Amino acid sequence: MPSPPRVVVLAGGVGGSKFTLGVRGALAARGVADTAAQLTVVVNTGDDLWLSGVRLQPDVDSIVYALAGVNDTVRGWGRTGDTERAGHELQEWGAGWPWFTLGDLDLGTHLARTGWLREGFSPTEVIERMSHRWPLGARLLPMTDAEVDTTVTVRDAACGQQRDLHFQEWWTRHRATLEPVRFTNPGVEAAVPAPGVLDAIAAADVVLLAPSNPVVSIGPILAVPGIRDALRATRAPVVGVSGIIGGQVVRGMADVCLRAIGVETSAAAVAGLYGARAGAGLLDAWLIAEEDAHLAPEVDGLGIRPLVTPLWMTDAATSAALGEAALAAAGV
Ligand code: FO1
Repeated sequence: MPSPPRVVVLAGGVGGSKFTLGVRGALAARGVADTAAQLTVVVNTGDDLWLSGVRLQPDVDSIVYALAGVNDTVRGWGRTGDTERAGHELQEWGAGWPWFTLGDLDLGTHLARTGWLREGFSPTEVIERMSHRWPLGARLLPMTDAEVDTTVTVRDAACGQQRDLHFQEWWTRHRATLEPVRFTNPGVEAAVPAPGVLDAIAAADVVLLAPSNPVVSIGPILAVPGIRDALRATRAPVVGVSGIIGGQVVRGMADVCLRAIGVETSAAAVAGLYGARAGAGLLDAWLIAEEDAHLAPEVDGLGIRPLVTPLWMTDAATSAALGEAALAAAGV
């Protein structure tokens, strides 16, 4: 058997975790026993926040929980079967955000993480520790150890003035209804990629961009100095997967984010946002849905090889089929 490919996935929360499960499933279906040795996931930490004294890493936790099989698949975040007693108690105290739910089991994760951070472990080391509890079948790395939480600048419709919100307040409380002007990650210019990120990209046989929000999930990863250059320099093909199917976002509110940066909600427009590695961009190939097959010539015209394939990840089998299609697109 040829040696299994070394795969790097850049990922955000829900789309990222489903896709990572799919890639892990595809590797397992090829007979790879130790998928963790082959699969590295670089996770967006722009969604992170401090709340009631604890550090939350929503995208990291979504991927950890999904790979461990303990995620709430209905709600899309947190632990399955969780309760909210501690969260209600926090609300009685007037602590935290009343519109942001902290599940009891989830809170255990945040307490463990915060304790380790307070003891001096880096986010990378904390995630490594978290990976010991369950056999995740993947190595998870934060994009950076720096705190570069995403800020959304919105325009207040009433007075026309601009103000800044933490991403989670904009996303969860306002459900992206406040008009975004820009998304920033304060401090990211001075951040460095987490240990292992650049080496993993350089040593990869394929790099995959998950069908995550291109603006607020993949965008912050690419904003960490050094990561974009590493993607352009790696000898591995870079293959992206569209999170837009039939001109609609699959989940989340990526259309609002795209509109804010002047990009149309279309699979071809997102390919254009990432750009062709043959030009000044990142992609060698771009997986689009059958519903968007008519956009293939447009993607091709960007200098990116389009591949039309089913993109809906409705269960383990369809996710693994997509994972396999992404690996096959890279010829590995
Ligand atoms: N999303 C919500 O819509 N409401 C919540 O109350 C909420 C709580 C929450 C707690 C921990 C966590 O890890 C994620 C949580 N999310 C919640 C999801 C999260 O806000 C976003 O969907 C992601 O950050 C976007 O990827």
